[in-house]
Amino acid sequence: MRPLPARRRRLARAAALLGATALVATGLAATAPTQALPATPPAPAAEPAATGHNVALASAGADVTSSGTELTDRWLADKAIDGVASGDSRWSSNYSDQAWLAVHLARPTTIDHVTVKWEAACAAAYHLEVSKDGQTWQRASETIRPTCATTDTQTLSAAQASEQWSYVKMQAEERTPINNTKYGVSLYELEVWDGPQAADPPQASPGLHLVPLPASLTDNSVTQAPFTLSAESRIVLDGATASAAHGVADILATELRASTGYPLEVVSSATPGAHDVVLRDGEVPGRPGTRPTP
Ligand SMILES: [Ca+2]
Repeated sequence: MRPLPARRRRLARAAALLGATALVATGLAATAPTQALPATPPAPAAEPAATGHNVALASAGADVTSSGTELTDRWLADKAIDGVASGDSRWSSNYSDQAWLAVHLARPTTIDHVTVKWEAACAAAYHLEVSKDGQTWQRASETIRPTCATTDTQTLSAAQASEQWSYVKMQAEERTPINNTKYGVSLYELEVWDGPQAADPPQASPGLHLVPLPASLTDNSVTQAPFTLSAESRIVLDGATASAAHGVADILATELRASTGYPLEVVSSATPGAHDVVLRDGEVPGRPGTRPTP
């Protein structure tokens, strides 16, 4: 089993610690009006311009065909061009050493490089092919023996790179045995770039926007309005001095900043306001033995 990525390990730790640390959203400032969240969080900063684009993405107008799939309800060919290189977002082929997957680009394009993001069951050997009409194919690489579960980048010959192509195919030649059995050929993404790639784009992280369930919640007793985060919200350590509590606060702040765009300063020794999240070190009511170890 591969180790959890560092971010997921941190989240797992946060979830464990949150179970041991009372998280209280308070409405302590009874006379302060409760402000609703803005309709939309602040816009994220613009990404630096890349010189090339992955034109194999479905979102760029490409579509995909394949020799077949291992299953009928998941790991289908369209998962190879959805821009997500993790989890079940992968294509796994029919059980054949000659399995293939071909991308049809939205328009004829000069190709700077082709990137294959392999799953653990990569092709033991494969080559690339290109075509202008989907009927006549040209071999576009020697036989490649990639390292499974890595990103594999290939460039075309100078002559082929100077022409425009509408189709790119990963043609397997041999499968990788998994526990002495050959299943399908599996890849997360087949990318076709029309120019140099400035950097690997950040992957979408579904499920990482952690919003913990409070151990207890105190409504504003005057307005009875629901608790809302705002741009002024802070994470207040209320008497929580254990290093574990600081760790929970930092992880909570990191996750909530990502999902709200708010600064969410972590402070201690401050009087909590109506929009602050309060972390209180102690045993969760009704759950004995949940006090964190300092
Ligand atoms: Ca994918």
